[in-house]
Amino acid sequence: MKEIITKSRSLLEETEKLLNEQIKLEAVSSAIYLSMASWSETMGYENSSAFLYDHADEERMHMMKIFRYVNEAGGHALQPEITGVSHKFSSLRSIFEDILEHEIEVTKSIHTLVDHCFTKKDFTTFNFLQWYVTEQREEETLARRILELFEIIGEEGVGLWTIDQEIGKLGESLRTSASTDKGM
Ligand code: OFO
Repeated sequence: MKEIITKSRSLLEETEKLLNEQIKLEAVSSAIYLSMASWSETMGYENSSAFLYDHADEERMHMMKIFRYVNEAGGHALQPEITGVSHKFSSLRSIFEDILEHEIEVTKSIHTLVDHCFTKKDFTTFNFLQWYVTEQREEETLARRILELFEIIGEEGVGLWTIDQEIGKLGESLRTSASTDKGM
């Protein structure tokens, strides 16, 4: 019975492999954000830390959406192995610079996946991935907005403290819009 369900499916093996790679990338994102949150907390950047903890959870949600999709489509979602996550960072600014670079890589990976699905005429997965296309644009914009804070406010004197406060406000507004989206 189970064999029939998994054998007759429209999800191509090649697409399943790419989706599992994306699952791993989202898990890596979650691990990176968690590590950054922890470092920020130990350095006293309370608001940035809360922002990054929330983001680690959000990345896990991104991973789980694909994970569930793969199994629902008759594939096999694989729990990824994550290694090599940094635990130390040179500064708060370097964290957000790394985030922007990382998110650009994630965007490229999503685009590769979308392009593959379009070429293979897998319009179901193509449609499923549109959420990620929009999400990646927002993720990059957010990282850029935070980096602008470092430029505008500057890090001297109370600058870093102010930047941390502003990152906290951004995190708060994201939490509010997420709960509005869920109708809470
Ligand atoms: Fe999953 O969006 Fe960031 O990485």
